Amino acid sequence: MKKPVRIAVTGATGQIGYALLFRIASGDMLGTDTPVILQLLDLPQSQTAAQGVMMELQDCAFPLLVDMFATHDPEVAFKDADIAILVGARPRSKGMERSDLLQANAEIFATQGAALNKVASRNVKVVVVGNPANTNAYIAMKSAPDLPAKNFTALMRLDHNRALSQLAEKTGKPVSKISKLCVWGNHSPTMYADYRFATIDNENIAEMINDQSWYVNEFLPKVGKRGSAIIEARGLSSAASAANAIIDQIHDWVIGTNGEWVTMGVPSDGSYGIPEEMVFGFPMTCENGEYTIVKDLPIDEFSQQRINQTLAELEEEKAEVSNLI
Ligand code: NAX
Repeated sequence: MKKPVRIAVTGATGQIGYALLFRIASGDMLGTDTPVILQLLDLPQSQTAAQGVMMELQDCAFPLLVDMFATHDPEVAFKDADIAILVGARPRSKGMERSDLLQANAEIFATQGAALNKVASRNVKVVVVGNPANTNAYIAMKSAPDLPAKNFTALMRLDHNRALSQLAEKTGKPVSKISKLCVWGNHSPTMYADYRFATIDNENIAEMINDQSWYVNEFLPKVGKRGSAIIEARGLSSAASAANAIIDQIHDWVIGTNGEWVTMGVPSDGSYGIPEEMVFGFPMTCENGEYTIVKDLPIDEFSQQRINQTLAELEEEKAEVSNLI
C-alpha cells in the first residue's frame, strides 16, 4: 500500500465540499491504490456540521480513507498537506460591492497562503476554487514565499469541461473524442474558450462546424455564462460539476494527461505575453506530477482581443487587492 496522501479541503461543509469529499475518499481523484487522509477546514460555526460530514464519511467505510479530522485553524488543517483544495470563500451578501467581496476574500486567501507557507508539505499542490479563483490563487501564492509559486493553481477545469460538452452536443460526437480544446484567462464570463485547435479523430472541429456566428454568438456566451444559468435553474451555484472538475484537475496534475490538453489556471511564465505570475488559464499537458503550458500556438486577432479582455479584468482585480501583496 502506498503512503497516505494528506488532503486539506477548506469550506468542507459547503455545497462543493459535500459533493467532493466522498469522491476523494472513494479513490476517484488519486486512484484506488492511494490511501488518503482528509484534513477539513471550515469556520468555527460550521464545526458541528463538519462532525456530521465526517460521520457520513465514516459510514461509507471507504477502504482508502485512513484518517480524517476537522478544524477551524488553517495551521492545523494544512499541516503537512500534500494537496490543498481551497474552496471556502465569502459569498456575496446583499448590498456588498464587488470590491468589498474581492477584499474580504483576498484576506482569507492571504491568511491561508501564509498558513500553507508555514506548515504544508514543501511540495504541496494547491487548487483554489473559491471566487474570484484566479486572483485568490495569486494572493495565496504571494503569501507563501517559501513554497514553489508554480504549485498554486486556480480551478479552470469546470470551464474546460463545460466547453467540451457544448462541442460534443453541437457535433453529435462523444466528449471523449475531443482533443486540444483550451480556455484562456480568468474563471469569469470573460474567459475565452478557444476551439481553433480542437479536433475529433484528427478532424478540426472549427472546420467541421463551419459556423463562426454560432461560435461567437452562442457557444462563447453559453460557456461564459453557464454558472449564472445554473444558479437561475437550480437556485444554487454549481456544486457537483465543480467538485467533478476539482477531481479532474488534480487527477490529471498528479497522474498525467498522456499528451492530452487540459486547462488549468497557473502563474504565467510570460507565455503569450501574459505578465509573469498572473494566474491565467492556459492549455496544459501534465506528466510526472508537473504541468507544462502548451507553447507557441498562433494567436489570431480575434483571440488576442479576447485574451486582452480577460487579462484586463485580472489586472483590475489584482489592482484592487494590491494592499495585501
Ligand atoms: P458554500 O457557501 O456552500 O460553502 C462555502 C463554505 O466555505 C462554507 O461551509 C463556509 O462556512 C466556508 N468558509 C467560508 N469562509 C471560510 C474560511 N475563511 N475558511 C474556511 N472555510 C470557510 O459555497 P460553495 O457552493 O461550496 O462554493 C464555494 C466557492 O466556490 C464559492 O466562492 C464559489 O463562488 C466558488 N466556485 C468556483 C468555481 C470554479 O470553477 N472556480 C465553480 C463553482 C463555485 O461557484
